[in-house]
Amino acid sequence: MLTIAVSKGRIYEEALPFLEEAGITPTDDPEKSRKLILSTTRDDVQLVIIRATDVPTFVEYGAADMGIAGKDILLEHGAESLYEPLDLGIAKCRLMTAAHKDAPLPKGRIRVATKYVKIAQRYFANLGIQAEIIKLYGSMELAPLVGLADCIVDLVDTGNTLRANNLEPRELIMNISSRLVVNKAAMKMKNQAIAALLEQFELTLAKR
Ligand code: PRT
Ligand code: MG
Repeated sequence: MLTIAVSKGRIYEEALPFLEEAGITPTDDPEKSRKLILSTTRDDVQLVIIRATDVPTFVEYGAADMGIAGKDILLEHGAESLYEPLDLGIAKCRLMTAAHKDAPLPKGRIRVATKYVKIAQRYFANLGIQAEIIKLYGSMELAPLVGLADCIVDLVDTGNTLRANNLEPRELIMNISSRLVVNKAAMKMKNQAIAALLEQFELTLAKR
């Protein structure tokens, strides 16, 4: 049995064509079902539906053989213990700094609100900027509006969320897409099945 970890929402939706072209159609819709383990039309493949931030953990410990996760999540988690054989080019966005419109950042130490603590720490350290990182779990956009932080580090797609809150994108930290990750032991033990699936995903990717 091959177990694939995916999160609900945009990653699931955009990963579905890859899975379907490999003959993997889940027998339930994760948006409607409360099931956390979904069987599929291939009796050797099941999906586990988990939070996006938990995907690297499940794959690292071998609770899932492979998974699909955003590069943002992989960088923040630290994914040295995983193979990352394929960029699926889905769920694309940009990891950026953002701040209140027309408000220059203070000269000295700045306060940064984000859920990407490690990435933000590394980013500002590389620039030689002293930054106090404030960990949040959501609604980062609120932080500069209420004086909690001078800027945020968050994902931006259309920019609508920033605009709606009188914030503007500032610096691009990196372009983000979702990657296929594979447990290292599974890559050896289940090599045939995983290699075949990888090849199929690559074919789907090449057609785009
Ligand atoms: O939402 P939930 O709390 O359940 O979990 P999650 O946010 O971890 O998962 P999900 O499904 O929202 O995101 C999963 C992955 O999708 C992320 O790790 C990214 O790799 C990728 N992705 C792509 C995005 C976006 N685009 C995106 N726009 N993730 C989040 N957003 C959010 C962003 O944080 C901001 O709040 O959408 C808002 C900005 O969108 P625009 O279009 O207004 O700019
Ligand atoms: Mg989200």
